[in-house]
Amino acid sequence: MSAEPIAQSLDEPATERCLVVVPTYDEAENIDRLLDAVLAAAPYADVLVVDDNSPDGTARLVTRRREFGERVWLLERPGKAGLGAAYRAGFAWALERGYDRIAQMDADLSHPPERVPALFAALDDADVSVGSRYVDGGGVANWAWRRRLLSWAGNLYVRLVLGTGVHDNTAGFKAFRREALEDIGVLESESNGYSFQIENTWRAAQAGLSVVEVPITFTDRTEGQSKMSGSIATEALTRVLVWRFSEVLMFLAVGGFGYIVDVVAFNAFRLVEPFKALDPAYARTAAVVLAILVNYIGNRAWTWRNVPSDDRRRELALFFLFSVIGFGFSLACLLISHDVLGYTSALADNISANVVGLALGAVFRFWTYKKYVFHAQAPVREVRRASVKVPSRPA
Ligand SMILES: Nc1nc2c(ncn2[C@@H]2O[C@H](COP(=O)(O)OP(=O)(O)OP(=O)(O)O)[C@@H](O)[C@H]2O)c(=O)[nH]1
Ligand SMILES: [Mg+2]
Repeated sequence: MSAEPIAQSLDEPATERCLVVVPTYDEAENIDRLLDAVLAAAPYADVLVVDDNSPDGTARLVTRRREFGERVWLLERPGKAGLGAAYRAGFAWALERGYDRIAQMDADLSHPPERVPALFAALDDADVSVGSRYVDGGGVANWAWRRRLLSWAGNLYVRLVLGTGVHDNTAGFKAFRREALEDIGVLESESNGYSFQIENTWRAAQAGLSVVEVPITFTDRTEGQSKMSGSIATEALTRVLVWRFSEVLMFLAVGGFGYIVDVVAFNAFRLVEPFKALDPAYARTAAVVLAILVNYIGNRAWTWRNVPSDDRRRELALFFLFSVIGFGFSLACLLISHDVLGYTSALADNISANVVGLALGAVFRFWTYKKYVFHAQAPVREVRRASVKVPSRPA
C-alpha cells in the first residue's frame, strides 16, 4: 500500500525531524524485521528502541545493526516496568533531543510499518494522528471473532465513558507533534498498560488538540509472546472510570465548598457592620456572586486545569450565566411543585427545591461548564506543512 505523499524535495528547507519509538520486551523474533521495514518505509526517520532488559537479547540485536548510532538508537532500562513507563522514557529522550514528530508503535508487526509515513504526514494538519482500525479503510486481519468483539466492546466502553470523539481509543500506533506531547503532559501520565494509550488520546481530546485518524489494518502477532494480561485490561477499565469520575467528584467538591462560602458569606453580610443595615436581598446577592466566583476559581484551577483558556473574560461571563441558570433550577422546581402541582408542605418544598432542583441544576451546570465554558479550542500551530527531515546520508 502506498502512503500519502511526503515532501522530500531538496528545494524545501529540512526542518522537521521524525522519530519512531518502539518499546520491546522479548521481541528478538520480530525486531530485525520491524526495523528493516520501518527504516525502508520512512527513510527520513530515526528509530528508538526502548528495551526493558529483555532476557531473549532483543537489545543485542539492535546494537548489531549497521544503522545503530546513526538512525537506530537504543534506550536500555534495567527491568520490565510496563509499556507506559517505556514510552514515557522514550518520549522524554525524543523531546530532549529536539525531534519534531514522534511516532509510537509495537515491535510485533501488528502495526503496519508502511503506514508510518501516513501517520507523520497527517501531522501537517493535526497535532496527533492515530492509526485507526475503526474508520473507513481500517480493520483487523486474522483476529478470532472473540478478540474482535472484545476490542470493539472495549472501544465502545471508552467512547461512552470518556467521549473522546475518536473511534480507536486503544490504538497503540500513533504520532504526535512535539508540542502535543508537551501540551498533554505525557510525561506525567501514570498508566502503564493499554490505559497509557487511552490516556494520551483522551488528554489530547481534552486539551482541544486536533486528532486525526489514519486507517490501518492491524495484524495479530505471528512471532513471540503477547504481554497482554488480565491486570493490564483491568487497569484500563478502572482507570477510565476514575478519570471520568474524578472530574465529576472535583466538580462536586468545588460546588460543596462554594455552598459553604455562600452560607457563611450570607450570614456574615447579615450580621456584620456595615452590611447589617442593608436589605437581606443585597446580602443574598453578594453571597451568591461570591460563591460563583469561588466556584469559578476552583473549577478553573483544579477540575478543568488542563483545559487551556485564551479568553478568561468570556469564560467567566459564560460561567456566571450558566451558574445563575443552574441555581434557577431550584426556584423553578419549587414553583412547579408548590404552585402548579399543589404540594405545599415544608417537606415537599425542601424536596423540590433542595434535592431535585439542586441536583438538576448541578447536572445542568456540569454539562454546560464542560461543553461551553471549559471547552478548549485547538491551539494555533505555526508549522503546518510537509517538511520532514531530508536524509543527510545517501539512503
Ligand atoms: N519496554 C517494554 N516493552 C513492553 C513491555 N510490555 C510490552 N512491551 C512491548 O510493547 C509492545 C506491545 O506489547 P504486546 O505484547 O504486543 O501487547 P499487545 O499488542 O497489547 O498484545 P497482543 O495483541 O496480544 O500482541 C510490544 O512491542 C512489546 O514488546 C514492557 O514492560 N516494557
Ligand atoms: Mg501486540
